[in-house]
Amino acid sequence: MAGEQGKDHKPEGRPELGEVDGILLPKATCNEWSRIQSFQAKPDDLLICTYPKAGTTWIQEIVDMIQQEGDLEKCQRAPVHQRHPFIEWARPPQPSGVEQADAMPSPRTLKTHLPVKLLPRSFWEQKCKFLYVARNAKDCMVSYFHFQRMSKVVPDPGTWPEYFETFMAGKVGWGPWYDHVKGWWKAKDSHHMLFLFYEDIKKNPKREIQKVVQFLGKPLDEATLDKIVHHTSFDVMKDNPMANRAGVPASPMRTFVYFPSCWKGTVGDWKNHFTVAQNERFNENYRRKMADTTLTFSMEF
Ligand code: PPS
Repeated sequence: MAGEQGKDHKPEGRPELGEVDGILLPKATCNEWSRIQSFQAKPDDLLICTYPKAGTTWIQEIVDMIQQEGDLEKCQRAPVHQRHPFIEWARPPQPSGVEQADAMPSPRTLKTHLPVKLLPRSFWEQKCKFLYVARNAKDCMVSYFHFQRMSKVVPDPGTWPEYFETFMAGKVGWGPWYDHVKGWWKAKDSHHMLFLFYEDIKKNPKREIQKVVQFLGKPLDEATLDKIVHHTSFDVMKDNPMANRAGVPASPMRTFVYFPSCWKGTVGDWKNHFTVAQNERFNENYRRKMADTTLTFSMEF
């Protein structure tokens, strides 16, 4: 087993990425691909869909708080990554995302970062509910860069100028940001989907959380809603071990707490990283890649 895992790791211990249909994914996910593709979704599944670093953990906590009707103790029953299996996740010998989901009673809330074209077909066939959260590309890039620097479960990002090019070329895990957001934006028209923006949740959490409440069909009173807004605020979540993964035991592959000190949870942090020249180059490239969509983002407040 150790030899098998060793095959997928570079000498410095960082796992390699493989490729499925032109999309880079962790090698271990690629090795499990046929099982992931044949995953059996159920009609009452809720799938939380995001590009990496778009606010997945945040919306997971919001959804769970709503489903548990604001009961904090119930939300503390397990770390967030166990409450909502990550369907394409694989890291033998740990149970895979598919195995965790298969073992979970319905109704299930699941998580994916997959782009539309790679999502297991059963989610569409079973007409599941999808909750997509999108975050502007510049902040996603910066957040992903820091994550790859801090976490040994993903490839080394190189220097910031190198990563800037890598991200724009879509040569990062889960593929290009551009195709991801455009694909899911288009899919929302023909599927049961709530499409939210990180920046909107940041600006007016109560209003956006109310949209989730409606979408899930679980009416809550005002006091519970206020409690959820408070509990899922950045400052409270970062100190919640069941949401920040601080409770996950350290291992050679994981040397950080999930809310590392560099996490800010803000809109516009990219301004602290992009040079003027990078910003111009990014904007030009962005205009071309996003010319064929009606989707727009706030990149700052
Ligand atoms: S992952 O690993 O892909 O699932 O990461 P993900 O959870 O999608 O994204 C991590 C970023 O989300 C920010 N975050 C929050 N922002 C505001 N409020 C709350 N409550 C919150 N929780 C997580 C987190 O800080 C990461 O963004 P950056 O910009 O790196 O700080």
